[in-house]
Amino acid sequence: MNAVPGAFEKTPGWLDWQPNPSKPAFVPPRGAVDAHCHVFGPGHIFPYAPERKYTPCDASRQQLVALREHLGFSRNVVVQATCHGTDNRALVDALVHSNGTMRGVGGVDASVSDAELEALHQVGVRGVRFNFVKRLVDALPREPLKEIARRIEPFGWHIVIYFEAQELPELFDFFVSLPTTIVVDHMGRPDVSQPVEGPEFALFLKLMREHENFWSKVTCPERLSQSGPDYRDVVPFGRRLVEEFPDRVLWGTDWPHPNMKSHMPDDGKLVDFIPKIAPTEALQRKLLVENPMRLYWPEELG
Ligand code: 0GY
Repeated sequence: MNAVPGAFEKTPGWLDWQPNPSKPAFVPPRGAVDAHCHVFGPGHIFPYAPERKYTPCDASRQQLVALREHLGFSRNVVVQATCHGTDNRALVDALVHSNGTMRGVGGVDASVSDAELEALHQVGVRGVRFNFVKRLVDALPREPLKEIARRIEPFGWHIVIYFEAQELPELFDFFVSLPTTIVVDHMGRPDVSQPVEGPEFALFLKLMREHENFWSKVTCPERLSQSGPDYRDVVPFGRRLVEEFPDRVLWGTDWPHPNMKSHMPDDGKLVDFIPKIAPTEALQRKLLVENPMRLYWPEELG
C-alpha cells in the first residue's frame, strides 16, 4: 500500500460513489438520521492508514452533507472505516464542522488515554467500532478489545461490531460478555440465499432476543443481495428485525459504499428501500428518528 500523503492510488477496480443519485420517492420523516456512513480523506489532508487493506476514493464531509440534503435527511452518524485505522482526524474534522448535526463512532486501540477519549467525546464521538471482517483487518486479540470496552463504558459509549454471519458461532460468547450497548453492522451480514427462518439467521435473532443491549443496523441490502439492485431477497431479513425489535434498529446509507465490487448503489434507491422493511409510519419514525436520537443525541430528548 502507498503510505505517502498526497499520493494515494485507489485500489484497482475501486468503484466511485454515484455523483448524481436519484431523488427518492420515499420522504423520510422530519429529523431523519443516516446512522451509518463514512468520510474518506481527502487523502492529501487526512492520509489513509499505513496498515489499511484498501485505498478508497476520497469522500469528503462536504459531499456527505450534500448527499444528506438531497436525500431529505437531517443528521449523520459517521463511522470510522478501517482505511483510517485509529487515526480519527477526518472523522473529528467532520464532527466539528457539523454544527451538532453529526455524531461519530471512532477507532481506538487499548493504549488510548482518558484525555483522548474525553476529547473525542467533546466533539461528538459516542462509540467505537470493532471490526472482525477478515478481508478488512488482521485478527483482533480479545484482551485489548475487552480493555477498550472497559475504558469507554464510563463515557456511556457503545460498541459497533462488524462481522460476517458464519463467524457468529465463534464470536457469540465474546460479544455477550461485552458490557455496553452493542450495535451490529448490516444485520450481522446474513447469507440471504438461506431462509430467514434458517439456522444461520436464527442465531442472530437469538442474540437480539436474549440480549437487550444488542441493536442492529438494517443496512446494506446492496452488499447482501444476490438478486440485484431491487434487493428483494434482503427484504424479509430487514423487515423481520424492524418488526421484532422496532426500538433497537438503525438505518444508514453506508455512503460512499467501500469495497462494492458488483455495482455502485444509487443512494436514492436505497432510501426507497426503507418502506419495504419498515412498512408503517410508526416503524419509520422509530428507525430513522427516535432510535438514533436515543443513542446519539439523548440530551435533545428532554
Ligand atoms: C462498511 C463496509 C465495509 C468496510 C468497512 O471499515 C471498513 O473498511 O466497514 C466493507 O467493506 O464491507 O460498512 O463500510
